[in-house]
Amino acid sequence: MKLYYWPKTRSFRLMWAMEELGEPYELVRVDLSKGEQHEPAFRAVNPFGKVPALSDGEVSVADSGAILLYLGDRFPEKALSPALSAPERGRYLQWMFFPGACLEPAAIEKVMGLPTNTMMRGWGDWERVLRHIREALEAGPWLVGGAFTFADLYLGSTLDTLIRFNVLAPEPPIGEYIERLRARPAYRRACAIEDAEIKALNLG
Ligand SMILES: N[C@@H](CCC(=O)N[C@@H](CS)C(=O)NCC(=O)O)C(=O)O
Repeated sequence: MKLYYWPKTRSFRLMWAMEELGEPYELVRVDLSKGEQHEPAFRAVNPFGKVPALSDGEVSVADSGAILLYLGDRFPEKALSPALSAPERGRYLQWMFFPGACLEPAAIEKVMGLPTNTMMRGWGDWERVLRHIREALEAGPWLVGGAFTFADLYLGSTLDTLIRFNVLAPEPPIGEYIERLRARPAYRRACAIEDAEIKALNLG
């Protein structure tokens, strides 16, 4: 498998996912500063011209949530996504769309100070999004089925970024959740690879 990647981007979460899976993969740099995301060779993998993207033999898939869904189903034996017939599958799918469809737009609206309209916007608003996350995390250490899944990786990596950029305070229960995620060996391995890439590319 090839993971199309550039440091300090949303690609980090897919590197983390690959480390959780423990399957061999090749990191392919797409230099966003040189516009390589617009080159035909990369557009063949992701016509939208953004990282992360993944190729697996003849399969190409892009967008964090879609790649995570693909990987979870591609390696069912790793138990990083609930089985198709499992009751938790419904909530899992719901959470797999939430970071991109609700959390990110609500955070952008908040950071930019844009007017909200919780009835009209698909994401509600920042407070509604946070309430939903807090309630889910108060019910258990992980989002679905009592075990870590790619839904936690997707939500957690987005919250992690918001905390690092001071958009969100690491208060309970979100703060503890992020600590649990950051303690995972696969997360730490992904951080080490990212740090080495940043150093190698002088992006510090
Ligand atoms: N919804 C996408 C967003 C991907 C995205 O915006 N990637 C940025 C880097 S974080 C990018 O490739 N930007 C380059 C560009 O838009 O030209 C996902 O979650 O994968």
